[in-house]
Amino acid sequence: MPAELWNRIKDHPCYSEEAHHYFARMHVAVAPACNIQCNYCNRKYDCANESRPGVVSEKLTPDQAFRKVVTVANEVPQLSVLGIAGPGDALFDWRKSKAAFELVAREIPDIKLCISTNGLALPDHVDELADMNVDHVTITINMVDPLIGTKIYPWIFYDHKRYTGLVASQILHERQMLGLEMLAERGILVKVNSVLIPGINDQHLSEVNAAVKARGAFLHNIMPLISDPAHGTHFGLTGQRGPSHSELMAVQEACSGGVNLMRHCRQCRADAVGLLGEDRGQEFTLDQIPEQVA
Ligand code: CLF
Ligand code: SF4
Repeated sequence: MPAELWNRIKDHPCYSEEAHHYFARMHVAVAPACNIQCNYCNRKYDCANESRPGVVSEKLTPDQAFRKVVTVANEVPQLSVLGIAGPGDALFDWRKSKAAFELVAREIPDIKLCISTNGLALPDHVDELADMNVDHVTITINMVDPLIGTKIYPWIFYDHKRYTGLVASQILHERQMLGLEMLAERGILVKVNSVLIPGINDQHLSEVNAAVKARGAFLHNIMPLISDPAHGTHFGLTGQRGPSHSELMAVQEACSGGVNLMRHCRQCRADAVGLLGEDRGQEFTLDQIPEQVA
């Protein structure tokens, strides 16, 4: 790997497998609203595209997020990355995400800013992301064939209108591909998350891998669907199961030789704090952080 690239990922616990032993990330749950519906999501909980479904995160205003990040940075020396991963879509709620990033970047200029999105609103914000030095963006791409998309996305809300059926998935697909190309053109590192849904996109994810490789993605993270009827999602209620470990391995195998795969994802919460796999979020709830930090 070229040294310049290594320097950009060496302290990002998700983009570098090695880094996850030494560096911590934290998420601030500032973005509650979402512009699409995924069949694996229940809006009461975190965005299942990037974070752990079935978990309710403490929602924060940008100012509360700022205070939380400064508090954590003072107490967790390994902290290197601030991510916004919901609980809705970080770019649909961009005003809040941007305000949180700006407040934090002014106080802690060397923290890496990381964002996760379903991609629908992405092309509208790529230039601002680049201007703000957001160097790591995750797009959840579950299909590159809109017919498959119809089994995953019942509707999207785009350009002041609600779309359903094939046209909804077509628009989402086009916006995801465009957003990915725009980020890659600007040299921003893109991770693609795909939720592996047996019987729906398991045979298709190698095609997704090839399509995102062709457009410059840096990493592909294949996440097993977590489906539990108690979460109240469409998939949970209709009996859609998640993949077994061997099914996940088989899909990863089918994607080998394509975009590098991330294999150490822990499907964290939208308010996670600490090293991957360790969650110190409960030590930094709103009632435990000072009113004034700077
Ligand atoms: Fe957070 Fe995501 Fe940034 Fe990492 S998480 S916004 S890229 S800083 Fe990481 Fe967590 Fe897996 Fe996400 S382990 S769910 S991949
Ligand atoms: Fe839910 Fe995330 Fe999908 Fe929006 S993008 S519907 S928050 S899983």
